[in-house]
Amino acid sequence: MGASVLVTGFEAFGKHETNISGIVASEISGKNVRGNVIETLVLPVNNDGATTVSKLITERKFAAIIHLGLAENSTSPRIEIRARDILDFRIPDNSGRKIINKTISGNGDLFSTIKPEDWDIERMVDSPIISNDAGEFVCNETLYHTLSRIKDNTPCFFLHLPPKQSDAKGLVLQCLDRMLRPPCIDVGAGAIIHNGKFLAARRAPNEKHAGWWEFPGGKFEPGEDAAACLVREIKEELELEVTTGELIGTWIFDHDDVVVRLHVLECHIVDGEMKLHVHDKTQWCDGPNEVSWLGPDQEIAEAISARLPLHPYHP
Ligand code: PCA
Repeated sequence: MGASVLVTGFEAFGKHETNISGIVASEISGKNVRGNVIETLVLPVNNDGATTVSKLITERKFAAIIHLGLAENSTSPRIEIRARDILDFRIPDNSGRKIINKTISGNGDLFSTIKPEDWDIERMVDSPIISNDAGEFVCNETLYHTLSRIKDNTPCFFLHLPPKQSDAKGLVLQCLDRMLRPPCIDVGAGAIIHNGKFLAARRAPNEKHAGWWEFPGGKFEPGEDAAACLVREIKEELELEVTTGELIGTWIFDHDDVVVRLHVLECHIVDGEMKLHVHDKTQWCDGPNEVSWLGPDQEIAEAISARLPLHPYHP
């Protein structure tokens, strides 16, 4: 049996009759994410609720923990990555407690154990934003207590949901997926531009993903940045000497066994005769639809094509 992941929501509080966070948590109970079963808890909006999980995790281990709560005044879902060491309640919680301007521990703010830079945030369901401020009420208190007990880097953060959004469940499941997948590997991909065209290269028959077209490049070696990686990789793969130019963009892509963050840089040939080592064919393209691209490279080819000096591509 796989491990469990924990998703908590809250009961209604203040003037609210319902709380989307508790509803969403209950609705995804029992679902499976990357082999882990979702267990859910709906917490009371008081000190018991804020400390339930911090107590539970001294006895049980979870593969990931998401706390959900309602962000009354927000229009976007908020990925809270910091729990502030302060409570300042504008309204009493559900036990009548009203804490005014007090620290929680006096030991300072705590930071979430997730790596949102490894997530494709711009492409996620309902456009979540990263937030450094979980408020000063029970949600912040809960995140603070849980993070203060996590000693083993169990991925954990607080997802504040707006009162209305189109697919809260979808977003929570997507966040769990991102928390449970392997860390990103940084890969450089070169957009070699020459005479107004850019180079596509086809992976040779004995290579992984044989027959698909891609941009030359590869994994960063220790100490390398995208530019250094591409100068080396393009020399190794094509025997071309290049200089690198502007960053066209970064794309994160999940290949199932590995998650890559592609750093796409413009490159210009300064010397060399092209000779192929991991590819069996190349093509100079003036648009994005000339070859069958591997994975996200179609999208990247569109971004490069739009920048071509001679015939920019407009879909
Ligand atoms: N939202 C409150 C507490 C419970 C909830 O759902 C908050 O933002 O602190």
